[in-house]
Order: sequence, then C-alpha cells, then structure tokens
Amino acid sequence: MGTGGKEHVEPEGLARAAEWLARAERVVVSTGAGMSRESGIPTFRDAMEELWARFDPQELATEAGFRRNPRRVWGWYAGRRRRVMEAEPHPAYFALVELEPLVAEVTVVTQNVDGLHAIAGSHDVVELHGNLRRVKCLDRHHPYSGELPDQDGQAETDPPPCPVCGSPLRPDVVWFGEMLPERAVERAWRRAGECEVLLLVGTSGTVWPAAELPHVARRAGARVIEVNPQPSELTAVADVFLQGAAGEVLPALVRAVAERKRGSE
Ligand code: BV8
Repeated sequence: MGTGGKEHVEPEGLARAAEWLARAERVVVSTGAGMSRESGIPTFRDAMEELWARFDPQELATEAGFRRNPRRVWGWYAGRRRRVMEAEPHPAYFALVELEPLVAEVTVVTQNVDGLHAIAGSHDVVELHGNLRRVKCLDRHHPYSGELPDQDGQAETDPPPCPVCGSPLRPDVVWFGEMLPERAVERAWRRAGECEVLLLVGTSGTVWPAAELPHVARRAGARVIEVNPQPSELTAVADVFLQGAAGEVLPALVRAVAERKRGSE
C-alpha cells in the first residue's frame, strides 16, 4: 500500500479509466482537499500548523465557534486566506482543463474553498462549501468586497464590522451545521445523476452530504474512478482505484484519454 506521491499506477486501471472517459459525453469531477495538497494547501486532516494545532477544525469551522471566539476563528481564516492567495494550481488542475475539449461536458464539483479550479481555467465549477476568498457578514450575509487587513497568518484578530449592518465579517464558506448553497446542491446532484463517469479526486469521503455524490452517480449507472494516494471511505464505491497523487495521476490519465480520442478519429 503506497503512502502517496510516487506509486506507479497499475497500467490496466489507468487504461480502463481512460477508456470510460474517452467514451463519456458527461463527466463530473468531484474534488476534495487532496486536490490542493500539491499546491501547498494542507488538507483538513494534515497536522494543523503551530498556533492552530491545538484546535479542531470542526470546532473552528462552525458558527458557534465563531460566536464563541471571533478573534480566533477570524485569525485562523485570515491565515488560510493568505496561504490560498499565494497558492498556484499544479499540473492536475491544468489536466482537468485539458479534459474539457475531449469530453462534451465536464463539471467540476469541489468541496474546496480555495478557488483554484476557476483560476486554473475550468469553466464549469460548482463550489459546494463556498470560497474563503469571499467575505460576508455574520448576521445578514451582506457580501463584503472591501480591503481586508493583510495580517500574519498566526494572529488572533478582531473581525472587521460589516459596513452595512455592523455585524462581524466572516468567510463566505459553509460551516459545519450550515446548509450548502441550494443552487450548488441542485446543480451538483443533477449532474452527478446524469453523468457517465464521476472522477473522484483527493477526498476522504468523511464530510456529508458531499460524500453522497459518488453514490448518486453510481446509482444512476455511472462509472466511478477514484484518484487518491490511499483508500478513502468512498473507495468501495469506485469501479477503479488509481492509487497515487493527483499531480501524478491526472496528467497521465488525461494524456491517455487524448491518445484514445486521437486514435478513434
Ligand atoms: C449540512 C468549508 C445540513 C469550511 C467544510 C449527513 C448528512 C448531512 C450532514 C451530516 C451528515 N453526517 C454528519 C453531518 C454533519 C456534517 C459532517 O459531514 N460532519 C462530518 C465531520 C461527519 N456536515 C455538515 O455539517 C454540512 N452541512 O449537512 O447541512 C444540516 C444542517 C443542520 C443540521 C444538520 C444538517 C456542512 C459540511 C461543510 C463543512 N465545511 N469546508 C472550511 O473550509 O473551513 S468541510 C471541509 O472538510 C472541506 O470542505 C471538505 O469537505 C472536508 C475535508 O474533507 P476532504 O476534502 O475529503 O479532505 P480530507 O483532509 O478529509 O482528506 C484529504 C484526502 O486527500 C485524503 O483522502 C488523502 O488521502 C487525499 N490526498 C492527500 N494528498 C493527496 C490526496 N489526494 C490526491 N492527491 C494528493 N496529493
């Protein structure tokens, strides 16, 4: 069992996955934090850094946690926002963009809040859990587009007040216990129910209802391909498990799809 990164994905698994993708009209790519690991953004399960190491993200990423200690939660997100602003998409992101001309409809449904899929150039991105580059206010969700103090990623600082209603600003992400954006859920579940292939990349499958998507696709008769350095809670749903890092597997997979498409012209 590999530990990620350098395994060599077995060729027959890659060939089967490429065959299904080359034949598909509609593909959903469902990504989690592992997709951004090679862009330098730690996954939720990675050791939390320094000051935050003693806190549980499921405690910090909640409205109750924010109301209990707005300085700590705002400071945690400010540090994450800063890291995300400095991050660049890595080759797996560009491989997904290169998949678009090869397949009639590619929809990226992401749990990630870093915005990297759109930055890499993916055209149809559904953000299930919001985007920490966007900020809104706590009580009325007024969008805030003003400047934010660029602060050290480890400081606990007061969230600025909303200029419209005065309630504290918060990141425009879905906290645990909050509903997912209705339109995002509607699009994601519809696309998952009508695709021929769902490509699952870099998710442990522990957070719901996002983890339901591969089940939706499978029930609708789609093939499920999983890319992950290690098995996840969703590996049992996958028709093929390509063991490896996104940055290694996705470029190889999309190259194999392109070769099949050229061969069938
Ligand atoms: C809700 C934004 C309705 C914030 C996040 C059943 C149904 C519905 C809800 C629940 C349910 N059961 C439990 C719940 C509650 C809860 C939940 O799921 N809890 C879990 C912990 C059990 N769900 C909710 O609260 C959701 N809301 O359901 O509303 C409702 C309302 C009221 C009352 C009840 C229900 C909201 C969930 C959204 C929370 N917000 N993010 C922020 O970012 O701060 S979740 C956040 O954590 C991420 O967005 C992501 O979704 C999740 C982390 O998961 P992953 O992305 O999978 O990342 P992880 O670190 O776990 O794994 C990384 C993977 O990458 C690993 O497999 C690793 O092997 C792999 N990897 C590593 N390196 C690489 C790699 N892969 C590829 N390449 C590599 N190089």
